[in-house]
Amino acid sequence: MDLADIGVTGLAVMGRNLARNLARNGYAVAVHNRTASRTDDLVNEFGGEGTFIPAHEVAAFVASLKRPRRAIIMVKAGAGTDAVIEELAEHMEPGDMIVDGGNAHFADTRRREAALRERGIHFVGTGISGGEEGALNGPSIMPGGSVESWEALGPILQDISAKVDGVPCAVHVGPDGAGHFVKMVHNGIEYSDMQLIAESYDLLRQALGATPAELAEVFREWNKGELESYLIEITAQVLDQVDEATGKPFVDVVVDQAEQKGTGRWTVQSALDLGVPVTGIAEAVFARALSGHPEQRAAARSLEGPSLSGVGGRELIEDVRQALLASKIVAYAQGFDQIAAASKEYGWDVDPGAMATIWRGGCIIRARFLNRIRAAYDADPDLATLLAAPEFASVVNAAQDAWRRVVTTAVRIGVPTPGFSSALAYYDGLRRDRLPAALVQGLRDYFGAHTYHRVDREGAFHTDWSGDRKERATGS
Ligand code: NBP
Repeated sequence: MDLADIGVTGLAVMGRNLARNLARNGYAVAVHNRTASRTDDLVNEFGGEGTFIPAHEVAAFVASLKRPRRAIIMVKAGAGTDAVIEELAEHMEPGDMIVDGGNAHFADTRRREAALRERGIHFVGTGISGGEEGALNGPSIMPGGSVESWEALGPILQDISAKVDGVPCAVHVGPDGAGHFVKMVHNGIEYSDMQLIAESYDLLRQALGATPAELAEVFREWNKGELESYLIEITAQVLDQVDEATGKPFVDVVVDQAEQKGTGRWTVQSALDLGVPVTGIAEAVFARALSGHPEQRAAARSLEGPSLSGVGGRELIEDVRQALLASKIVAYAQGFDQIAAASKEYGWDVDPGAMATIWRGGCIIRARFLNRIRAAYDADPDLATLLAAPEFASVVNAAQDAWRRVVTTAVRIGVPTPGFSSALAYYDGLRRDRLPAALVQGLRDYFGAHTYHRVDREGAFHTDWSGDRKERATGS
């Protein structure tokens, strides 16, 4: 019997499209799903696209793979993933590879990788972005795991990934959970991008009284310049859409409560542990949470806002474009800081420029802008913050007046712009010569004898606040 080059188990929308992508690229693909009818449906519908080797049992699925075996799991992340891993591992042998392409939490991936390593099996937690369309036609792929597994899997993953300027959007991110971590931060940045786009739309609509269709035109214009990206492009399409049933703009018939599957929340939770301020992502997660409390929103409807409206002229459009660009740079700078912090914490040695490269195509945050991030890290791999890279510093410096006008306008007319406002506060905080953290340190020393450091001398100090108020050195 001919053996398969690679297998996919879990044939819902993502797995089925990934299997088809592999087959279309000339790989013989073993396919399996818990509910056998999905496997049969795939072969019946798309068998002509390439070589599929269907199996109804896990043992047969594993037996149909060439050695060392390579099996991709595409099931709903969580307990099911553990169950599927265990079933596969039972039939595998040392040197074989299990790839988890689901959206697992990176800590689960670290646990699973360590457990399978003990049994000699390579476990490759892999971020896959791009939704069902990406899975079929070329996603952005972020694999973790061992170097040996990358050697065996890399060429296949690069073949099926998106390509930008001939460069595949798949690269080895680093060991164990590095791939899923980077995918998680990617999703966090996606949250932030979408929040900033939503704030741009909301502010322009409220301030100018513009219609969704008019704003679609604004986004289409923006997509011709520095902001060119998939999300800006589809924003124009969504704003242009008219509801067939009512004739109203589509955006006006959709319930205004944003949902979330959890990767944004995970990003913020991890950032809190690592001590990295990812304010852009956090505000996006919290804005979705606020939208999802209709009872509180109803109760708050009696609270008053300013009487002003319609305060902006057409020049506000260009101001908002610049605020969007500057805030987006902040969100990416914070996301890359988080990746750098995790890379250090877990010993992953992630190349940030390579991450910008593989996000250029296939994924939801794909954008022209990512080329500049790649260039910034090429010029200085030890960049302290993306904001300070010359190409970004010049953009935010040029945008900052407009950014302040946008936040001021939003505050004056009572339109919430937590993304723009917090990004500007982060920018102002980072660039300050002296921060009020000095006063915080003084307060901490006052009530808790937590000590402080001085600007002019080495060592730690405590002032005897309840006694003679004299300062004493307390060590280092
Ligand atoms: P779902 O997340 O909807 O999962 C459905 C699949 O999981 C089916 O094949 C189902 O088998 C299988 N499954 C479940 Br549920 N529990 C199982 C168990 N205990 N044992 C074996 N199989 C089990 O599918 P999806 O939307 O295709 O996503 C697959 C993965 O890819 C997820 O982790 C998702 O987070 C990730 N992802 C999705 C997207 C996207 O845009 N949808 C993008 C990127 C990543 P059954 O047919 O027998 O019920």
